[in-house]
Amino acid sequence: MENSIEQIQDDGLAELETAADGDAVNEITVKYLGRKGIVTRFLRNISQLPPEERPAAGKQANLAKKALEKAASRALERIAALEAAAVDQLDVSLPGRPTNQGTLHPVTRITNEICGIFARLGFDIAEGPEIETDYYNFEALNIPKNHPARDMQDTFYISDNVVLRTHTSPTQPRVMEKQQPPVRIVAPGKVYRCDSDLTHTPMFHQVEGLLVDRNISFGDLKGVLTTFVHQMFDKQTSLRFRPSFFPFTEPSAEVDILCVMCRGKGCRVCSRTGWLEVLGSGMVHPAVFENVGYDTSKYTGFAFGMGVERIAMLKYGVDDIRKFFENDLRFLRQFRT
Ligand code: 2U9
Repeated sequence: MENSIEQIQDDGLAELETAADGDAVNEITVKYLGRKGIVTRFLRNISQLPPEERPAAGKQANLAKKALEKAASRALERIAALEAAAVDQLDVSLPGRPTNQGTLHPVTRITNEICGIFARLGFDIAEGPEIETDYYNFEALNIPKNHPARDMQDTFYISDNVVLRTHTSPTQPRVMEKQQPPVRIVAPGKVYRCDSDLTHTPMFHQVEGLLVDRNISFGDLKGVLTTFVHQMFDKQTSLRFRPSFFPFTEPSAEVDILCVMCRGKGCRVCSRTGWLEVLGSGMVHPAVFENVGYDTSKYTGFAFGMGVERIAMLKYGVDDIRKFFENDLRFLRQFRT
């Protein structure tokens, strides 16, 4: 036997006296008194001692075992008392530690604001897939085979007939195929185009809207979009409808608002024109209605679309669209409410 049983006992007692927590006490108890513990092994080896030494060694070993067991329970009491004292010292009246609270992304906030305005005007929210077929993204919307939007330069192709949607408008023929007029929907969501500079990112967000019913005229389009602009910006914001062209609407118009920065005087933001383009719009092309089986002698409709980041840039005075996607907290925190 290497160490005397007295030495083993003294070592164990010393370790138990300085044990810092319950786990440490358990470890020491196993080390000395466990099945393969030092004291247990000592007891087992007594049979190998000369017969005359066995009684004294056995007695000493049992005393050591009892002393260590007692010391272990004393150590546990000491630790429990220390922990209770620490709890007594807790000042529950101290203010809580501040946590990092999240907030809605500015693009989400503006999307919600846009959809909220149209929802109050009676529009439903419709959502569709971001990976879209050539048919719904182009064909159903009367975008011809030779249209530049179909070019590999502008569209992310997944395969010959599958693309990352370039607008949220494909949601609308999907809804129209399932539902007869009246239809009043806005389709918010992410869209993808091969483009990147100060005002374009490969992914951005759109809200595209559609209203179809009997007797819908360009006057309805003007009324709804004027109400939208007055609620999104303010009632003093003048609008102008400028003739334009889209394959899916005829006639088509772009909607400009009086520059929110200079109020028409001309500045850097409006390229000295005094006007800012905020929406595309038009009366739905009859070919689009034919594709979904709507009776063009009964129904007419208008459609519109806008880029959410563009609206957010104008509302918040942001000059670089990429700031919305860098996730710099110093930028994002400015939109905290
Ligand atoms: C259907 C028929 C027609 C939706 C429309 C626009 C005009 C438009 C752009 C604005 C800026 C997209 O984010 S942007 O680049 N949108 O100019 N969108 S009319 O026309 C539709 C939609 C659905 C069935």
